[in-house]
Amino acid sequence: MQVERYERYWMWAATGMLVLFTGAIVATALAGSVHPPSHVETVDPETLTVTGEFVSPGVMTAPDGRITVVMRAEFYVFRPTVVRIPAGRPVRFRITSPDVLHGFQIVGTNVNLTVAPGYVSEVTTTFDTPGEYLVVCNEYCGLAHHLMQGTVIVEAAP
Ligand SMILES: [Cu+2]
Repeated sequence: MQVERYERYWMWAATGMLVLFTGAIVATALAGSVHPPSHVETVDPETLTVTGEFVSPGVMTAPDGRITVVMRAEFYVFRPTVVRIPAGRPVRFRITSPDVLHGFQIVGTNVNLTVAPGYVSEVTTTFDTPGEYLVVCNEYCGLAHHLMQGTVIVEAAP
């Protein structure tokens, strides 16, 4: 089969771009520690404010020292609004929504979850740098979406 010279050049150029762009996606995912979604756990959004772990959200420390932050993202607030956790220890965030789709992004970190009603979003992270971190909702959820924010205060270990 005879392929024209310029057609061959364009085929190689297209193949090169495919390799380049796929490589860019893989490289940025590795550099930014981006993980594909892997945690599927369901919860009834209609009863989660009445029964279960999401009734009283907050920071829980298990007898073995593991820290879990249970949160609700709902019309236009994160509960609890302010979370205090220690630096240098793994912290597991478990968060869900009783109403619509919300986002949970801790600015300046790689924590960025989609919070969908009916599902529990979970991430475990360790804060090495003490300080105050802004939490924002990054999924448009309604008229006061821009007011929906919270704070994670990371305290230095004593
Ligand atoms: Cu929002």
